[in-house]
Formats: sequence, structure tokens, C-alpha cells
Amino acid sequence: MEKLKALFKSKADILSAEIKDIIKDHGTKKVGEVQLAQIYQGMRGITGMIYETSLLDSEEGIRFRGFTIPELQQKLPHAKGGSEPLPEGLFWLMLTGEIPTQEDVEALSRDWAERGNTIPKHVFKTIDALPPETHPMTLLVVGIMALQTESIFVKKYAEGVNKKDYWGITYEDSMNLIARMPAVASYVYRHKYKNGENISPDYSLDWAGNFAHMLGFDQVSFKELMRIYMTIHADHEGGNVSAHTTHLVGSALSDAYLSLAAGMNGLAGPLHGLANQEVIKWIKEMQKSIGSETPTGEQIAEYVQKTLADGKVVPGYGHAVLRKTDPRFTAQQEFAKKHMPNDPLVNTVWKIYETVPPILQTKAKIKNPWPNVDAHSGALLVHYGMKEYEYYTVLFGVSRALGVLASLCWSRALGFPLERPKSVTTENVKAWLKGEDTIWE
Ligand code: HAX
Repeated sequence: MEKLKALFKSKADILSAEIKDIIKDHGTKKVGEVQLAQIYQGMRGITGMIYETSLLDSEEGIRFRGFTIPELQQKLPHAKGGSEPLPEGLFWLMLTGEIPTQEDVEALSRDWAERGNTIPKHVFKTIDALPPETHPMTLLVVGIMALQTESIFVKKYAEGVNKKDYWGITYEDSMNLIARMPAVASYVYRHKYKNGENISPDYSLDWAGNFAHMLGFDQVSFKELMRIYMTIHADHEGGNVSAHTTHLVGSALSDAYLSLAAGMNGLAGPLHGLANQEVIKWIKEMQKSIGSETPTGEQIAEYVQKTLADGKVVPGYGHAVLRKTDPRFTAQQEFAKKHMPNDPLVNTVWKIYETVPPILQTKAKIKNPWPNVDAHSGALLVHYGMKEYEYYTVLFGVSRALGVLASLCWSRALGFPLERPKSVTTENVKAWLKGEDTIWE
């Protein structure tokens, strides 16, 4: 068995035994109280699942297995000559809790290169069959679904596999799917925007470097951008829409392909991952409306007020959990300061950052006026010439596959059951308020 798989299994066996003891000794302990408003308002703040690969602090932001983004930039292995972390290293960390060596990460790059090389032709034909106006996220999900014919879990389950072995076949499906995501995603890009002129993979490159190459962006610093982009978007604990959906669908023993496709459909919503395309769209519309590529703070403020007055959200701002500037925004800002400090669009993103929070702060309802990950990413991509903003969420999706599939492996290895929370009707609530119904007590 390869090193990563064996290490994961040994860690999972230890944690599995610990969890059994925790449940046996403390299973009846209360972990919180649920208020009526929380049930009506998106279950905010209700702790309802275990998710091992990352944890979000509302003030500090995301930590992957205890490590912040700046720590990952320092500790995870880099590509030769590069300074950004390799996403292979993050995947290893999420799966094992250990920082891998350079050798480990290079072996994982080679493993994914081999697995990524075998995509059946029907996957591309299925994408080709859709009309040209199809959104890239739909094309990505259709590509993932077409790949599902390759699921090892499905074949073994039909043959009658022992449930103790679910973890291993989920691991294989997850590794194959992650390895193939860049080829499917770059096919979507070249198919939709570059007359179907595909670029052959260069498997001497790392996973993100090869993705950049297949997209058609061979600048050294674009490859570095893809490495940090694929790392910071990978995971954001378990309750966000894409992670929770993947987990929920996976809990029905749906295989990795079905589960990830479901999660990607959630990522494609404008309040979640689609916000990265919405940010650039909003900026372009603002520039057009103002008649300037470089609007002033006052002009931006006026446009923000108009957006709010029209009953729309300011995309890229706010978060369901975070209450400070997203460290993923800061990591991208740092990248921009290093590689493109004078780019006009990047400078506009920074001006928006100065202007928007004080305005949103005046709106009592908004709990977090600060930028999230999606406020910055588009401007970096435009700088390198990737201007097709409808495609941006696909990049997010390729990265998010790393976190949610590592977590799916953990859910299988820990034998997590079908997820099935209780729901009630407002009739029940009204009867309970009158003391006539005790359905949930
Ligand atoms: N602009 C205008 N209004 C906003 C706002 C924003 N950026 N953020 C929140 N609000 C509004 C909400 O719409 C809500 O209004 P209503 O009560 O009238 O419905 C009110 O403020 C309270 O919202 P909240 O409690 O602060 O935020 P939520 O947890 O409900 O929502 C969202 C969190 C991220 C969905 C929200 O901040 C938003 O819509 N932001 C803009 C879209 C965006 O950037 N999404 C990406 C988030 C990060 C992510 O998942 N990336 O993939």
C-alpha cells in the first residue's frame, strides 16, 4: 500500500478507537442549546457535525489541521524555484494531520499525474453535447458526473464489499477524481473560450502547475498563483454549503463523484463560490456606470449605496461565520503586492476594501462588513489575461475538491452514519408556543 494511504489508515484507526470511547463515556453530554430563531435562520451557530480537516475561527479565520495560511506558506513544500505551497502538501496534511516532506509531495504529484492521464472519451463528448451558452460550473458538474462511470466504490458495492473496506475504495475514487479535475476543468475552459483548442498535459509539472499549463497560462507567476489559489480555497470547515452538501450526500454512501458533484452545485450559488464571478461583474458594471476604470473612493461609495438601495448584496463582502477580514483575502492581497502592485483593477479592489466596510458597518443587520475570499481572486486572474469571469468558480471548485474529498475519506474511515436531522413545521412551532405540542422536547 502506498505511503499516504497506509498513513491515513493508521491515523484513522487510532481516531476511530478514540471516538468510540468518547461516545461511550461522554455521549450524553450536552454541547449547546438551540434557539428557535436559529432553526429559521440557516442553523447558524448550531454545532451539528464532525469535520476533521479544517476549523474556522470567526475572528482569526481558517486553520488547516491547526495551521494558518501564512504558516502553510512557510511549512508546506514548494515547487522548484517557487515560494507558494503545493496543494499536494495541503491534501497530505488534511488526510494525515502531518506536514509532508518534499519527497512525499513529489510522489503525490507523480501519483496524481498517472491517475489523471486516463479520462474516458465519453466525459469530453458529454461536455461537448451541451449548448455553448452553458455555464462553466454546469459543464464542470456534468464532467464530474460523466466520470462517475469510473467509480470503484460503485463496482465494489455492487459486488458486495464489507463495510470495513469502504474507506479504501472511497480513497481510490477520491484520489482518481482529484487527479482528473484539472484535465476536466481545463477542457471546460478551452472548449468554452478557446475554440476547443486543448493543450496536452505536462505531467513533469506539479498538479496546480500542470493545471495552469493546460488552461493555457504558462507564466511562472501564474503557476505560483494557481498553487496558492488551490491551497487557500481547498477547505473552510464543514458547515459551508459545498462541504456540508458533499458530506450530506456522501452520508447516503453516494460515491465520491456523486458527492462532489452535489457539493459543486452548491458552490455554484451566488452567495457561495459564484461570488468570485459576481465581484468582477459588479466592478465592471460600476466602472461602466461611473465612466472610469479607476473610480475614486467617493464614486465607489455612491455605487455601493446604489447597490444596497436596489436590494442587492455587495459581492465579496460578508460571511456567515467570519467577523474579520478573511485571511484568504489577505493572502491574495500579499500575492498581488509582490507580483502586480500597480495593476489598476487590483488597486480598485484595494480601494473598494477601504470604502465598503465603513458603509456596511452602518447597516445594523450585516454582521460582517469585511471582505471574504471572493473579493480579490478575480482581479488576480484578470491581470494574467483570464478575463472570462464566469469561469472563476470552476477554479474554486477544483481546489474545493481537495478538502471535501479528504473529508469524505475521513467520514468513511470513521464509519459516520447517514445524516438525518429532524425538521418541524411552523404549525408545530405555533402549537409548541401555545403549550399544545411538545414534539421536540
Ligand atoms: N451586501 C449587502 N447586504 C449584505 C451583505 C453584503 N455583502 N452581507 C450580508 N448582507 C445582509 C444579508 O443579505 C441579510 O439581509 P436580510 O436580513 O435582509 O436577508 C443581512 O445583511 C444579515 O446577513 P448576515 O447575517 O450578516 O449574513 P448571512 O450569514 O446571512 O450571509 C453571506 C452571509 C456571505 C451570504 C452574505 O454576507 C452575502 O450575501 N455576501 C455577499 C455574497 C458573497 O460574497 N458570498 C461569498 C461568501 C464567502 C463564500 O462562501 N465564498 O465562497
